[in-house]
Amino acid sequence: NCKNILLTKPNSAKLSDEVTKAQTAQFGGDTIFGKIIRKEIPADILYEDDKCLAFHDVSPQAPNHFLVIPKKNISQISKVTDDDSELLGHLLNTARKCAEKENLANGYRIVINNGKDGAQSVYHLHIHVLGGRQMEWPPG
Ligand code: TR5
Repeated sequence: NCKNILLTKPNSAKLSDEVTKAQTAQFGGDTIFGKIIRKEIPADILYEDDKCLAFHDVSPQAPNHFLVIPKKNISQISKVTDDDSELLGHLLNTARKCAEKENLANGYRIVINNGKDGAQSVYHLHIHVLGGRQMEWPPG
């Protein structure tokens, strides 16, 4: 309930160094994805506009595996707010359009890993799009 959410919401003092860095650093955040947004390191970019970037995952878990990320510095899906609704819709629409462009007409899977239990390793929000093979269920 709302009361519980308020009571358990972490304050900035409790956040790990990594997350704090990602939230306070320059545009794009101080993560590997921030560096990709700022073109400080290369990536195989599929699509870019003023709000988001899509690029292939460096360690693909399917024949086609790409990521869609916001340029806004958001560390993870559990940290978005209602104000981010339009941006979240834009990220999903971008994932859909990129999947079409990548000829994933047979289907694909969209994944957002969140936090430790969700196996998130990069603390800049990203949507995984995986396709080109039969996916299995349940995920590991
Ligand atoms: O585990 P989560 O959901 O956080 O996903 C992070 C994803 O980022 C993984 O699938 C990684 O393979 C991917 N990743 C990590 C790096 C990287 C990348 N994708 C593209 N380019 C990358 N560079 C240049 N460096 C990485 N460390």
